[in-house]
Order: sequence, then structure tokens, then C-alpha cells
Amino acid sequence: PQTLKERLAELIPKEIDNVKAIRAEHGKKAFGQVTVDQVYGGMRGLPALLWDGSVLDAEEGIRFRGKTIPECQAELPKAPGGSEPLPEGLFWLLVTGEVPTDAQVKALSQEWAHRAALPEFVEEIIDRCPPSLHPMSQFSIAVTALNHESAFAKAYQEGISKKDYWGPVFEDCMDLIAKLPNIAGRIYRNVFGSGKLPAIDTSKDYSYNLANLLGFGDKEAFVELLRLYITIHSDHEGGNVSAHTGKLVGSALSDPFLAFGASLNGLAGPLHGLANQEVLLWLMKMKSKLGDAPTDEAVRGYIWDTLNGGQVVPGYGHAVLRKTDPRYTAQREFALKHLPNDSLFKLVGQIYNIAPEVLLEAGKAKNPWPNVDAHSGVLLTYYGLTQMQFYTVLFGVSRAFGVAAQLIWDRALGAPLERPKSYSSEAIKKMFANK
Ligand code: FAM
Repeated sequence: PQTLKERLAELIPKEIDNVKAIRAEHGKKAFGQVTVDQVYGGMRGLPALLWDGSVLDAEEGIRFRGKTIPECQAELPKAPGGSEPLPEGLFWLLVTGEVPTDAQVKALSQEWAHRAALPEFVEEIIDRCPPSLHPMSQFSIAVTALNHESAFAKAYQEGISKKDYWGPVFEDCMDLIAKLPNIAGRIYRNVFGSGKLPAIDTSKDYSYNLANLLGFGDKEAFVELLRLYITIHSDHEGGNVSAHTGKLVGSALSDPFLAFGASLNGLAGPLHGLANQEVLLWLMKMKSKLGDAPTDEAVRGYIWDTLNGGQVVPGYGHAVLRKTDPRYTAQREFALKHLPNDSLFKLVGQIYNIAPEVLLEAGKAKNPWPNVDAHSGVLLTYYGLTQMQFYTVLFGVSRAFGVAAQLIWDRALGAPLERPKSYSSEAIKKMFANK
């Protein structure tokens, strides 16, 4: 079957022409004004980035190349006997906008399996990390060290032409994605486990190999969970911290390993990807204080205590979303199917009935509804992956799919160095003194 790189090579010239036509016709037109608050307030809603892979609607949530999560679950290829989409198919969709065939997805699984091995020095770097070093720091160090193998960095030193950048960047992105299960598995084994890591099974899909490296290869439901997990955490349009960071660093022509290493450092923030760890920590503290089946009143009181303590309710709110995150809903449906009677799942559901009204009453959060992190740890814990310090590593494995797709297209479209303008408060005062 046609490979992803071959299909991409056909699509790139057409998209270059498409962008040229858009800029010719609309290039000088303005989106509208930028307010002083947007400069002080984290650029909320500021039109500033281009990305075709996914678009986030505040009311409806994410669409991957126009497809909702349920549409992806219905249309993307599945494993034999499986019911969740294969992340290989999601990556194909993000990169091309098209749904691949089973054969194309199988070929991608095999290509990633064959590229999965780590350089020995990277294994040694991971092994030298003390178990007390957060798994996300270990993850970022290992990914950055893969720069040693970068095809793009090498090609650039050899004087590659700008119109050909996307080729070696594509190769680096395939290597990056392929090597993440071995990096994640090695960190998990070093920090939480022991013994020899299993070899990659080249006849199996990406999610199976990741699950197997974590010691859960024998749990089919966990493998299915990882397929869903990697699919829904992969991309969330271009402006979230990890995607935006990867894009910015890549715009300096830092190779995909350096760019994604930077993305991971942003994802490690408690307001972004680390929230999935914070949610589990918060749930465990709530359970230890209120017991296994707390009353609604007790849960409400605990949420108010969190807010009155000046802390955020982890897993709730969002910078763009103003409704329940469809990534939360997809996980809830998985739980209803596989673990309907789990007590932690029930607690998450109980909080879902209570937290939004408390947040609305507190009156600060613009979005009182749950996001993707409110649910993910509960599912991982149920299958025995209870080490919450590791959860954001899994988020990072998935987010590589979105960041990689963006880096390939940025280079294919010749995206320039990103350089927004900063202002001093002094200048702002002067500018608006008499307006
Ligand atoms: N609990 C308590 N306060 C919250 C809140 C929450 N869940 N969400 C927002 N607020 C506060 C926010 O801190 C701000 O207060 P201050 O004015 O005192 O700073 C106020 O409400 C207005 O904030 P906002 O405009 O509603 O939200 P932002 O766009 O500034 O921030 C989040 C968005 C996601 C950082 C914020 O909702 C939050 O901190 N949530 C909890 C952490 C979390 O779950 N993050 C994961 C987000 C997820 F999408 C991801 O990236 N993985």
C-alpha cells in the first residue's frame, strides 16, 4: 500500500498552492483589534497560529481534521477484535486529513516497531537518572538526547535546500514517535518496577507494545484503553502550551527531538499536562479524608476547602472550552463499559455532579466543566497503573503525535521563525494615555 510519506509528498504541493492563494486574496485583511488585556492575560483568543490538524470549538470540543472523537472512533481502523481507534490511524489522519486503510495502518505499526530501538547512550542516560527525578524530567532529557540521531540536524549541516526540509523532519518525527514506548517503558521500570524490559513485538500495534513495556501487555482492556487514550490526547489545536512550544521551537529549525523536548517541559506544568497527576493526588486526599462513599455535602465541602485554600480544582476548567470536554465524555463511556462499579469512577461521577455548580458559585472560572484530566487517572489506576507521577509521561507519548504532525507541515509550508512583539507597561501607558 501507499506509504504515509508517499501520500504526504503528493499533498504538500497542493497545500502550498492553497496557502499561496489564501494569502494572495486575504493576506492584507485584519482579524480585528488586540486588547491590552490580551497582552497581560496570556493571549486568550488571539488569532496568531496556523494549524490544520485539529480545531477546538469552545462549545463542541476538539475535531481532528474535522472529525469529532465519536467520528474518529467510528471511522478510524481498529485492531482485530478491538473497538477503539488505533493511534496509527489518528496520526495518518492528522498528517493527511484522510482515513487510512487497515493495510496502511498495519504498515505504520510495523515501521514504528522497526524504528523503536534506543541508542545505547540514551538508555544509559535514563538509567543514570535517580528515581527521585520526576518521570517527565527524565522523559524530556531522553527525547532531547535523541537530537544526536537527528536526520534533519545532519541534513541542515550538509546544506539541505529549504524546500526539502520536510523530508528529514518527517524521518525524525517517525523515529521520535517510534522510540517513545522504549523511553517510557524504561523510565517506568527504573522508577517503579524492576527486571528486564520485553522486546518490541513487530507483529503488534503501537499501543500493545507500549502496554507490554509497562507490564500490562496481557490486559487486552488496558491495551484498548491506551488506544483510546493516545488518540484523544494527541492534539488539541495549536495554541495549548505543549503544541505551541513545539511549533515555536521548531520554527527556529531546531529538530523535532529538541522541539518535542521543549513541548514536554511545558506539558509538565500543573496547569497543563501534569493536571492528570494532580487530579489523582486530589482524589486520593479526598478519599482519605471523606472515606470511600462520601455524601454530596462532604464532597461539596471538600471542593470549597480546595478553593478557599487558594488552590485550583484539578481537572476542571479550560482556557478555551466552555462545556464538558468530549475527551472526558469519551473516557466516561469507556468506564461505563469496562468498570461501571469502580468506586473511584463513581467518585469522579459524583464530583462531576457537584464541582461545576461550586465553581460557578465561586464565580471565577470561566469554564466550570471537567477537562480531559479529570478522568484519565481513574482509568489507569483501575488496571493497576497506580503511579500517578507517571501519568503525564503517557500524555506526552500521545501529544508527540500532534506536535510531530505540526512540525512536518510547518516545514512543508515553509513556516518562518516565530517572533511576536512584546511591549513594556511604560509604552502601553504612553500609547493609551489619551484614548
Ligand atoms: N479551579 C479553581 N480556579 C479556577 C479553575 C479551577 N479548575 N479554573 C480556572 N480558575 C480560576 C483561574 O485560576 C483564574 O483565577 P485568578 O484570576 O485568581 O488567576 C480565574 O478562574 C479565571 O481563569 P479562567 O480564565 O477561567 O481560566 P484560564 O484560561 O486562566 O486557565 C486552566 C485554564 C485550565 C489553566 C484553569 O482552568 C485551571 O487552572 N484548571 C485546573 C488545572 C487543570 O485542570 N489543567 C488541565 C487543563 C487541560 F486542558 C490540560 O491542558 N491538560
